[in-house]
Amino acid sequence: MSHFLLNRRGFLRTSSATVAGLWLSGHGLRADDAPARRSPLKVQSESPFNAEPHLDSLIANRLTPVEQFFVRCHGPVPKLNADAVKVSVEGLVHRPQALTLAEIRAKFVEHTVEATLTCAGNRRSELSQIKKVGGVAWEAGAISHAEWSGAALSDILKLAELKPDAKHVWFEGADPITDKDGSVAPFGASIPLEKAMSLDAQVPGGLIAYLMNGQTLTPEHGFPFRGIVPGYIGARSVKWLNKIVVSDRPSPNHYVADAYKVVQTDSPEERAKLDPIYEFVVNGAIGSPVSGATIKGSKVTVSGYALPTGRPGCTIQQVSVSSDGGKSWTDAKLNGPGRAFCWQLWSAELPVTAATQQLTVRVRDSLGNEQPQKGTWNFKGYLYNGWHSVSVKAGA
Ligand SMILES: Nc1nc2c(c(=O)[nH]1)N[C@H]1C(S)=C(S)[C@@H](COP(=O)(O)O)O[C@H]1N2
Ligand SMILES: [Mo]
Repeated sequence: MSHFLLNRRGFLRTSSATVAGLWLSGHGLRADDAPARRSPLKVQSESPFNAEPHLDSLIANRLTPVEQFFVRCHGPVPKLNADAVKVSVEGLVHRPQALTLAEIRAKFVEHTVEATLTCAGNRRSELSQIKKVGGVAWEAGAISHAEWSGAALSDILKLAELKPDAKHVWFEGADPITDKDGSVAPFGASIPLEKAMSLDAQVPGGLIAYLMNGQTLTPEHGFPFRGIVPGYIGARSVKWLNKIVVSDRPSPNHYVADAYKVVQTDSPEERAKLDPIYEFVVNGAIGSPVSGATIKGSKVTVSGYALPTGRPGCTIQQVSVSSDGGKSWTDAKLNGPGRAFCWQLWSAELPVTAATQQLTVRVRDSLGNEQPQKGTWNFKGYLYNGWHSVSVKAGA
């Protein structure tokens, strides 16, 4: 994986001095005239590959450039042949299907929509400060935003003709994931049929996407096609999609039935009783200045992202920023359009004094949902959305 990324992206990997040295000599460079570029992603783990962008670069663009888009994998990245791969449509349908990329592109209207993907574990490292949790220690960068093009899941399901007792739509990926007990199973997700068939403000509830920001999907992001479920946690947007099953119940796949639930303990009984997480929650973070920055002068421009609850019609209503630990708040300017299922970037100018130690943001959406001062702890570290702060030093 590391050679692959290094060669294709041409960026230095901070994690491997040997590989970096090879790359440098291959490009006629020595270490001391290495280009002063940083890798666009901070690697959380190489295998499986998990990486998040630097927050200050992340919030520089409404549409996240593909090489900067966070990557969340539970297993190896499958290398698929776009001509050979088919997605099957089975279960409670009258006309099962097996569709290639070419057939998907030829048979269905292409929809192009913006949607934010966020991992349910985004900001887990902050939640761990309340009490330690396991899982990838994401900072606030397990979120990115793109424009996705593909076929509406509803059009595919209509072609397959749903049976009357259809209630849920399952997805399965082509990536073999090895569990702790050594068993191998695909990554899977499940969404209610109502979501799958919806079309809110021209945004399909589900998309079989083959383009990301107008480009062919990269292997890490699901080549040749993936599910995209606007408004739902990233785990419902299955990459390397190869099976769609229509059912009368949610998928029994581990990532629906066990993982991705807000639980207080490791008890299977507790998990079994709870619904899977579907929608993402209101959230927001400061991207610039970065934590630890020194601020010169009596003002600072603060900018970041704000995410509304992932429900139809819900947008960002207010972003408030403080430079005095939450005693006084300034409204940030919201940049770009406010759309459901989409983040909104914002910026604000704040006063800085010798006493300024922290910059803090809190976000409210149009449903009145607000980031709490402290998020609630849960055993798996999901959906953390407490106020986001960065520590700064007030310089002269
Ligand atoms: N097949 C498959 N799909 C998957 C995953 C995976 O491991 N395998 N990870 C999920 C999770 S948890 C997230 S947050 C998103 C991340 O999408 P990205 O890597 O394109 O950012 O993909 C989802 N789809
Ligand atoms: Mo995720």
